[in-house]
Amino acid sequence: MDADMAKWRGYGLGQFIHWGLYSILEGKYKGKYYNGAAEWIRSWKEVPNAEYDVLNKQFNPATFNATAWAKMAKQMGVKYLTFTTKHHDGFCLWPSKYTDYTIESSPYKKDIVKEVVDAYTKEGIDVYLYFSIMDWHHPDWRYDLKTKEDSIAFDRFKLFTKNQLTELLQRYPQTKGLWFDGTWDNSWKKSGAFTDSLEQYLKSLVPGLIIGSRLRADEKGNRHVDANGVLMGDYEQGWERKIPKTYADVHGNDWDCVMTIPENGWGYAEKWMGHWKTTNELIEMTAQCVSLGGNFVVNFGPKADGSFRKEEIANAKEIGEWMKINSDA
Ligand code: JFZ
Repeated sequence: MDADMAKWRGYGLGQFIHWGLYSILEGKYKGKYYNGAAEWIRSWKEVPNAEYDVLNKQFNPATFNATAWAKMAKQMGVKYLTFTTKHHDGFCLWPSKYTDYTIESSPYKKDIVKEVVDAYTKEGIDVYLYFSIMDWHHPDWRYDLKTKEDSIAFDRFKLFTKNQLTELLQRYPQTKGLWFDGTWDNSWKKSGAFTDSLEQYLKSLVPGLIIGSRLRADEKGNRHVDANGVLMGDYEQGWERKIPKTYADVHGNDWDCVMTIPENGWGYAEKWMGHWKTTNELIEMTAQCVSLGGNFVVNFGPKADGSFRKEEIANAKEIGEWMKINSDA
């Protein structure tokens, strides 16, 4: 346990990858741009869910090459990857046996999570799995538990969640940790006892598994602390697109900061939102996070075909040149 967290503290720089069905739409629908993060486009009410939910039939990343991804990450100098196994839309990039809405139902068919885990592990890069609890596609997902029927459905959903997480850890035993998301709704807030037992259970499956604070719902914004102010999980997941300024800001916790290169938006968008960060800015942010004891995680949003935007490739290459000189990579 301590050895695993000691390694985690030494990472410094990580890579985040958001890839899924939303990558096909590229942040627009019928030629109109969605003024939000591209991976949230399904929640844009002008995209009918029935139309979004059949995008699996189009997902066929012909030029995807996990080894090329991992080599780019290695050259960039990242020490770990956090990869979207399932985002809010519910589409699974591994062939889960608990839903039909998976990569197996796409023309591509092959297990993308396995390809990514194997390729990055081979390059010596630790792999963490991003997993959204909130699941827009699953019939038993609830935002709140208002009726008895809601509670019954959500009990099924909790079992589904536990089964999927068990499946991921059993299929990919190299997994170092889990980065949770989509835990902010009342339904999850009302499931605190389940969440506690889930954390213990997952750790029993993989000794030393590192679990982010966002597994827990919390009432206090995004710090994910319990009623006594004690950090939940192994590290604080709250630093999202913002950089702490002083040690006081990080409350003595372990923490990571995840960052988009554009102003916002994690999945691929044809037109990105706001300023595209320069390599210099990303390096300054890395140094600032490392100086305050955190890890800095730069997000990449590949296109649906599995290729990276040329601007991302340039950032990765230049960061790598800096890391080679200025870190003990
Ligand atoms: C979430 C997702 O909704 C988003 O699509 C992306 O995956 C990102 C990494 O995580 O977005 C959030 C979640 C929590 C906060 C902000 C954005 N927060 O706590 O401030």
